[in-house]
Amino acid sequence: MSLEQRLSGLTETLYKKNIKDCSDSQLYNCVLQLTKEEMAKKPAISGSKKVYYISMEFLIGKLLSNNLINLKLYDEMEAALAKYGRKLSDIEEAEPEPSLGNGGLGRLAACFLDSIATLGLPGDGIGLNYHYGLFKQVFRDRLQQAEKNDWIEENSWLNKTDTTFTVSFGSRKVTSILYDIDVVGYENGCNKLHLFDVDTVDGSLVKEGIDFDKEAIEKNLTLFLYPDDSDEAGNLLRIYQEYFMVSNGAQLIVKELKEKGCDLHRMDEHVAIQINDTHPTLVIPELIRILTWEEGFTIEDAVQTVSRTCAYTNHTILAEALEKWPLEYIERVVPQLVPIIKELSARVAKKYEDPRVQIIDSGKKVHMAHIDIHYGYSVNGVAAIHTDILKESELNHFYKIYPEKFNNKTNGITFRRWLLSCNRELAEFLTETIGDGFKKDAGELEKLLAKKDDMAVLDAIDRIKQQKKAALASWLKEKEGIDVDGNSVFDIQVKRLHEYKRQQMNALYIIHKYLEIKAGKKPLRPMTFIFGAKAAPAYVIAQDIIHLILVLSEIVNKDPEVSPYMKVVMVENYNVSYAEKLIPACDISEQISLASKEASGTGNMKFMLNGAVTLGTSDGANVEIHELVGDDNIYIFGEKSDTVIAHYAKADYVSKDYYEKSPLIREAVDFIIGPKAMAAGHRENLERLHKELLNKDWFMTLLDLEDYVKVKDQAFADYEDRTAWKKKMLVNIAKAGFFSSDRTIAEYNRDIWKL
Ligand code: 26Q
Repeated sequence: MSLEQRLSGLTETLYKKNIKDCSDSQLYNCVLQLTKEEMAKKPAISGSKKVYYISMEFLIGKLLSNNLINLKLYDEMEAALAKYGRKLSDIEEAEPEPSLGNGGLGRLAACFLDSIATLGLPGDGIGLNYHYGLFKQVFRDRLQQAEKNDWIEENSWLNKTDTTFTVSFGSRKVTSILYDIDVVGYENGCNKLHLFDVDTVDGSLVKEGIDFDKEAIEKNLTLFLYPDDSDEAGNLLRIYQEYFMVSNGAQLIVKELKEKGCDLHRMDEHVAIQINDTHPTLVIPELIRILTWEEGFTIEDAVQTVSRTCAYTNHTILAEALEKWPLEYIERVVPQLVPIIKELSARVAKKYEDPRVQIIDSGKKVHMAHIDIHYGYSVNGVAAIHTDILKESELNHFYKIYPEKFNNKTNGITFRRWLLSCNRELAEFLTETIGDGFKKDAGELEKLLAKKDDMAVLDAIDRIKQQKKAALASWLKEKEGIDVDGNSVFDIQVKRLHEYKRQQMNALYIIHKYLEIKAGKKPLRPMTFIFGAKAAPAYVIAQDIIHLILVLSEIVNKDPEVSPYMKVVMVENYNVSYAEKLIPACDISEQISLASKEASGTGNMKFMLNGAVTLGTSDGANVEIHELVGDDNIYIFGEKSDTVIAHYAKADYVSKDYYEKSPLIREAVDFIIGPKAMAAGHRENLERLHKELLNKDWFMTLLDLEDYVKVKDQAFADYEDRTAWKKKMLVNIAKAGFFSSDRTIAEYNRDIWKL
């Protein structure tokens, strides 16, 4: 039976309707069911060794289009629907986006699952099924408000299994239940994303916004994904969640090993466990506990076996983001792990005197990363510069002990979602121009370089960009109520809100442009500045930066003298689905973190692949992008990481000096507390932000502001040489192949997992 016949049978059985008469959400349910049936026919990927990617976050995005693409059924489904006047893209709008991650780390885990399955490697994800996930962002009165995100519907990609485990929190026992999501590779078989949950979760605990009773573990364990570490009860609940995940994960791994008849002493020959940042670190003591208490291992054997199995990925060098839990918290949540953690700590203390490498420090805090480094067999950073900084400064004392454990795995993105799915027009054009080999071997995108002087190719790439900009403009009109000019330059900064990512620097540029226009200096072409960012609810300055951007949007867009030349848009509730609409429409990709602070970034890669030109600092993967495309095809500004690191070491950065020396900086910064901003915004938020920039500016915004203005102005000017700019677009697309997560995963497998 054809897909069309099956779909039409389904709509009749379920809704007694013809395809053309169904609502989008009814049709979505039918297409979902059909797609799940097709996935169930795919063989499970198998082999003698399997990787478990264990992560508190999997930011998987909507799955319908991606799964159809990987099954090679997208075109057939689209055509079947078209016969009834229906569009797959409309139906996809009815799919809720799973809310299972904060940002980069969670999205990376999702890209990795896609690539693991695409490469035909046996590998499952292990995580949690948060019912309300990461909060939904709404703007009220130009401030971010957090609301629960009730994303799970009756029919979904989640499959309830009959696997359950008992997880003990001391004497308190909780029964888990496992949900699986199938992960289908591109033209390949299936792996699984295992999401653990409790049946007793009670959504009615949530009262105002996202506040809830944090003591009732059975009812709230999998309610929310933690955006921050704000209060004590929140911290304790985070440890409950982390232990719940790893205890279930460890039990699942041991169960699967036993089912395969493996000798647990040789577990490392059958299993690799990749620990995604420190959040799943407790899997190490938990596995040691299971092997000693339940499987009769000696402590020595258990420690050695687990150490040969676990590998750790570091995603940050921000000291404040490295997990350090008071031993007393762990004692309260999982007392059974405390003797094991103490034993692991004692073994380290016996061997090394250096206080910087201890597991339990003098203040009785447990350094999670230190457990991973001592008791894992691999430590990797996520971009070349990041791994170098880990080796040379941040983790240097560990690097000296274990040089052989350290390695780099530059991040990547799945081209199925970030090209084939979100930019079908570009993917089709590339297929016509260089063949479809790039779909399986991203390196083949370089074939495009041969067309660098072919005007027809350059014009076609630009035409697709214009088309995507027009589509975004109408989406923004509908969703945000803002008119943007499709002919303007689209400058986009979308990522989590953090001071180190420096959205505030972009805002200061906008103020500077606004003042220039008011003074009569008009830009050559209108500019559209687009932001998207959620801020952790307890992160006060981040809330203030959002407020400033929303205030600027109000001032700029409503000023008749200025709005013909520029617009400012801050999109509400930026998420994966929004990214898929924004990224293909971007001209200038803002990657402006303070050098040394952004471990890698992955948005930078998505923009490049879609023909945007990067405006960025020498940070994270920007450095590798720069090396690949060359000076002519990227805009790099700002101080380098060694200078920045030296400023921190000497504590000699004084933001006020920059403010006092530069009229440009002074005017922009003081606008924040000037009459226009005060009239549009709140005194408290604006004054606090102004004070922060002048007296602290921990992430050195003012250090780079003048260079940023200069280089950004140059980028806007260069955009006017249309042919030259189209060439930059082409080179960026052609050189993006290195950032395929298929390459990243092939390297993880070659160097770490050895499946
Ligand atoms: C920790 C403790 C308590 C509560 C929450 C957390 C927590 C949650 C999420 C700490 C960190 C995160 C997320 C980190 C993250 O997304 N890091 C990003 O990882 C990307 C993938 O490697 C990199 O590209 C980015 O540079 C990095 O910032």
